[in-house]
Amino acid sequence: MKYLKYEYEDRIAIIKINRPEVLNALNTGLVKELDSLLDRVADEEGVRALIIAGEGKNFAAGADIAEMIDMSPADARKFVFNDVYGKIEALPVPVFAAVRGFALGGGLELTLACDFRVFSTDAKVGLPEVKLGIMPGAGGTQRLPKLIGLGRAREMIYFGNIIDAATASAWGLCQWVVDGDPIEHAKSLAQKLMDRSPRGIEAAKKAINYGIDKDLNSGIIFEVNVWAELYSTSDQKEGMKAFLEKRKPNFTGK
Ligand code: CO8
Repeated sequence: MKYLKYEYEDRIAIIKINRPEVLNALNTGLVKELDSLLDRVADEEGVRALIIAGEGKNFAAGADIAEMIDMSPADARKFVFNDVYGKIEALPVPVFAAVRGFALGGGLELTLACDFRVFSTDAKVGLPEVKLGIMPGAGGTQRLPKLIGLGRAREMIYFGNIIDAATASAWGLCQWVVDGDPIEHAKSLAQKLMDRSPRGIEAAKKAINYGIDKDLNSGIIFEVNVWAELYSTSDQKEGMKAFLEKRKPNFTGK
């Protein structure tokens, strides 16, 4: 791989964006590599979490401006990477974005497709596209208002200002702000999740993703179906048996 690094250890997959010389700006080749790595993650035996991070001091300073400058509207339509970001969102395991330094534009949008954002205290994030004569095009106008509310999202998108980790945390944009390496913190969170049922988490993720843009009743119907399906799994039998036997469950994800 030219633009990404991959590790798989202790059932945790880690993808690092690796173009530090341009602050990890995202280009077409990089996003194609990300697409195929996501398939690999989904196929890893026993995988329980994915962490996405940047190599060096930054997460990603957005899409590659040098690649975008001469695009036509048709080129721009193909460039937005929504399928790949959708694939992150649909992965059956929890996905953590571990953010140091800049996460801007398409870089911040990538983190919005993850389940969780862990920021280091030096994180600086924003959607500065309007300063370039464009707007967010990889889910920013859709996912951000759902996450932090319309007012804050409009503020971030119209002003294009960069906010720090403390502000991002106060606005609910990230769940954790850490002094040290956000990858290590994400790993410890992923380890904690290993005590939980993978089937339960996968089903909950599916129901949350389904319901986010549906009316309440459709979401409730979907939830009941996914919930009832869990009663065909070993995880459900094991979880309840362990409770009654007063011991820790041994979930297999089956
Ligand atoms: N694209 C291309 N190159 C970049 C980018 C970028 N987004 N960001 C930084 N670089 C390059 C710089 O050109 C520079 O290269 P060189 O050393 O050859 O001159 C190198 O990285 C270091 O950058 P700076 O010298 O600018 O570093 P500073 O510390 O002075 O500034 C900033 C850091 C503030 C982050 C600054 O680099 C900056 O403003 N970058 C652009 C941020 C931005 O506008 N991002 C949004 C891009 S638009 C977008 O993401 C649209 C997404 C929509 C769909 C696509 C989905 C992926």
